[in-house]
Amino acid sequence: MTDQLVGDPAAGRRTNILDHLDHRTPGHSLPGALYTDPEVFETEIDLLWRRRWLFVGTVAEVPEPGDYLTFDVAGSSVLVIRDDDEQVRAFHNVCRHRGSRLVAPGNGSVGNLVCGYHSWTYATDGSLRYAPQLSPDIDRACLGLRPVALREVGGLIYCSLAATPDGDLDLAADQIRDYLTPHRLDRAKVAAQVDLVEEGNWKLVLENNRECYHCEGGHPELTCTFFPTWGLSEDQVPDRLRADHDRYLFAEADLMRRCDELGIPHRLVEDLVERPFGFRIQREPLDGVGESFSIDGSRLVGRLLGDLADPQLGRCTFHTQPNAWIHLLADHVVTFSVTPLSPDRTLVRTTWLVHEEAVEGVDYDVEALTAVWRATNEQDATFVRNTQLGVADPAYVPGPYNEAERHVDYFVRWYDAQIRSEV
Ligand code: 3BY
Ligand code: FES
Ligand code: FE
Repeated sequence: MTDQLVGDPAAGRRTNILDHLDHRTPGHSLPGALYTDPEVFETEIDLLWRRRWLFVGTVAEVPEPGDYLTFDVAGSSVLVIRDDDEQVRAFHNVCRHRGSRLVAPGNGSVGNLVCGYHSWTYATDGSLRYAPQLSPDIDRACLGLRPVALREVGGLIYCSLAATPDGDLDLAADQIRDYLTPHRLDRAKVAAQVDLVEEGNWKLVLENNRECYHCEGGHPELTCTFFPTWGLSEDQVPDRLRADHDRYLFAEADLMRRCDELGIPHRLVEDLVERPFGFRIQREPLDGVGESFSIDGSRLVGRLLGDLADPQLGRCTFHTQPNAWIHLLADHVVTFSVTPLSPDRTLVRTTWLVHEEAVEGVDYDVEALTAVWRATNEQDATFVRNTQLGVADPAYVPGPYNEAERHVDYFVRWYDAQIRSEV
């Protein structure tokens, strides 16, 4: 396989991963070195994280001109800002004078972007507006902030650090947009955001997310509403979960009927393996009252998103390779972005979005809104930490996936294909 890559400048770097991938047993977890080796990690940064479309946030996080967020990944800091003409743009967070970071990590709002070092000043569209004592011979038009590729799909913002990003997100966008727009992220606001650093490799974080094999025992709060048979086909449902699954089928039929009446798409669209922007989107029912991620399934926000009138829309779940999962409900949206920090540390950023006119303390309570996923994230962080410790142990031998883990297998196959990809 490596012979085909001769002449490809990335070939030498990717062999350290291909040596492991070429010798692994299909349908089994990855060799330990792929979760621990610093060289493997650096190769992934080059071949995946600097080349693919990454979920960075939502338009609700930059609602007004001058509002910005930062997204730090792969040694780059991306500054996403809404310009004075309301367009959301992305730039490298690097001053064009001598390279200082322009803004500190986090969110904020500016009139102009002023570098703290020598006061070079950029408009929100990235153009250089002012540079004290800069020689008139120097062309200011060439000294605007360097842009980063950005796409907005139904209010979700994706960026790519690639010089020539792949076109796959543009192809996927038409399949995705109609699922997202009923939730009107352009009319939503951030109710809460939590950064959690998990002590494990980024692939363990994604793999953990891509199965619910661990949900039944591992997520007591989540499984009040998230059916633990997620990802199983009919014949794989174990007897002890049969009653749960029968409720799922009943709720699913009801949800499909209501979605069809409202003209809201719900059918599964899934292409998680072959394409650079691997994704899966589907609207599925929630257990209990069927409205939200609460203990009894009742809504957590009085004011529904956008113009939605029906609170029982289950969850529209959108998984994307390599770094996001998102749940869109009638009353709120919760987004998760993943960024690798080191071979054994990964940032998971969770953001809860509600209608922009929902009033905290009246329409929702932040503690209650965030309780289930804060607990679930902590539980998942423990699974990831324990797995990182185990796969780093010389005794670790990759073990077999079962059918409930087929999305983990899809993720690993996507990873294999993208490492081999020459674009
Ligand atoms: O949040 C999610 O979408 C995934 C799916 C199954 C397990 N995990 C909760
Ligand atoms: Fe930004 Fe000098 S490095 S103004
Ligand atoms: Fe989990």
